[in-house]
Amino acid sequence: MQMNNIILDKFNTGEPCVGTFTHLLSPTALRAMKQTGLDYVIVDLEHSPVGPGTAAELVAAANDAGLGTLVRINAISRGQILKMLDAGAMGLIVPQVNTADEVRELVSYAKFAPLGNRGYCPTADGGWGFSEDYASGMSGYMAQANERTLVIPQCETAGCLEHLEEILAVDGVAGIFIGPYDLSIALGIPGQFDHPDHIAAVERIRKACADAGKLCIMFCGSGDQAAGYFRQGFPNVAVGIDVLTLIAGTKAMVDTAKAGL
Ligand code: 3PY
Ligand code: MG
Repeated sequence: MQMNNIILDKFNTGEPCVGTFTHLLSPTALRAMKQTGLDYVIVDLEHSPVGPGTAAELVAAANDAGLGTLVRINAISRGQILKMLDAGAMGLIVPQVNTADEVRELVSYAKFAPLGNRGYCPTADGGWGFSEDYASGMSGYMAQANERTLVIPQCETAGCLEHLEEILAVDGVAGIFIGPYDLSIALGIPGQFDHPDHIAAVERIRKACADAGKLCIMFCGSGDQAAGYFRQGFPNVAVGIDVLTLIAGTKAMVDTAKAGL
């Protein structure tokens, strides 16, 4: 846990926040990305080959660089949740959520008592017991960690759409992350992001979060799309995946170079 959580702070002050997924397994790439104006990265345990040990190294590199750090876990597993929060991740994104009961289980692992049952050990989160959060002792750290740790289920299944308001009302849930690809599959319109049903579902989720006073993060693939989602009123957009950005940037450069031949 960092002393500041830029993702939470920007949401609370109404400033737009931009993140990206990282699949490159490269601490150097994360440090370099700090030079771009990016606010945070999402280390992805669901769709990249990264395991918990590497994820912890990536979280440390991004935290040290001054980037916000979210980890997308791949299961509501007590072990995985503790490892990522103990490594200093500022929050968790949780895919394929369907019910409020799943979310209550998630909160019980991610939040200390009295809200949940997160297990305690002095770890990188809280500077092994030496961060300012400990100024008022272990209970002070626990309260700060509960305040700052973002628990963010993904809305990308029919079940989550059906139970959205109930999920948002679970104490300890910071907001929702929209997975447009899986959401489009759940709606029976794979990849059709301009389909009226997809547009309506995305707006419904954004508005439910706004009405609940909670964060809503939209994922998309390009800067143009991200700008559109900011115009629509999203407080936070996660755009792209670093490996795809590397391909796009390098390909554009190679294409331009070869145009001179
Ligand atoms: C989706 O679009 O399904 C996602 O999970 C985005 O990361
Ligand atoms: Mg998904």
